Amino acid sequence: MAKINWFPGHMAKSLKELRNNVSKCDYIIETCDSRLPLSSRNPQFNKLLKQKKYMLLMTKSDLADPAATQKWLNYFQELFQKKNEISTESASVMAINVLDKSDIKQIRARILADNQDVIERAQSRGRRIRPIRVMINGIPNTGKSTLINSLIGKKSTQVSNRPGVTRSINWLRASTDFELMDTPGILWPKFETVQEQLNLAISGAIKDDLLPFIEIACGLILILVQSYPEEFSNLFNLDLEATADYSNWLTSYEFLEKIAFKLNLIQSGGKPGLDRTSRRLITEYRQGKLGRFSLEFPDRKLIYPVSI
Ligand SMILES: Nc1nc2c(ncn2[C@@H]2O[C@H](COP(=O)(O)OP(=O)(O)OP(=O)(O)O)[C@@H](O)[C@H]2O)c(=O)[nH]1
Ligand SMILES: [Mg+2]
Repeated sequence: MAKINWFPGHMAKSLKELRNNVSKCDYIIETCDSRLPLSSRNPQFNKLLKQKKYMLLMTKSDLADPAATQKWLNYFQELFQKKNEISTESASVMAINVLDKSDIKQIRARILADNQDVIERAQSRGRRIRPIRVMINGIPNTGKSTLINSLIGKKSTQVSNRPGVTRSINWLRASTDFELMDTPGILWPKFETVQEQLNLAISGAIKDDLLPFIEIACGLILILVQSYPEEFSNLFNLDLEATADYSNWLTSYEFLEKIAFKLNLIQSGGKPGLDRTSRRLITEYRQGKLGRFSLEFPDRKLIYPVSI
């Protein structure tokens, strides 16, 4: 597998800081991307939870395939019911579009409902209700800061479509109900599979200069052609054979060349402009312009090349 450094020093430092801050929180929300819920969960976070109330928040549901998202919701609900799977007081899962106001209303209501006991305890002691302290963690670019700004109702923390924008832990007050802890997106030191490496690159969770765009685009084609063959062939008017093996780099590369010609992205000399085509594909995929396509599924395994 290509040697790329997606785990800069600030992530290791931030993980330590998160660990030190867990005890101050009532509730932990982990964000992951609805299109790649497995690849976008940091396996190190599980050790942080320490019997807290926990919610897995699948963001960007507006960009994901709704049928796949529903299956993932069922998958995690079942997983969280099993003992020993997750070391929390309670665990739930929700899928939202963080940019949608009614989804934000729902999550606000859910946080309050899940912390009703904290509120009631304070009331029974005749105390003023203190804000519920919520830690929001997750890998880069999964909407943590956007969620915090939406819950607060104004731009309090920086947001961008690039990964690695938030660099330090930051407590923010949202009305009298919540205190929210924004945290830097944290990945883990070693990716185990081609699947997670590709999915993270396609979705924009790792920096774009770590892998060539052509490889990321070939990865996207490899996944789409296996998961959404009809939609993929309609998008670019390509012929797909039902029996062909599309799980290798070579066929993805050939498709990329064909797409370059279909989009008329030709270099001087008549060669396909593969870099421009790749950038276009990835950008449009990330914006949801190609369609609502998920990258992984709980009920089927895709075939990946052995290395990138
Ligand atoms: N379509 C869509 N875009 C979203 C959603 N949530 C966040 N975004 C976009 O995703 C990008 C990343 O959002 P951020 O809030 O900066 O992500 P973050 O998790 O704080 O990222 P880091 O600080 O790098 O860890 C921004 O361009 C947001 O507008 C969502 O639910 N749907
Ligand atoms: Mg952020």
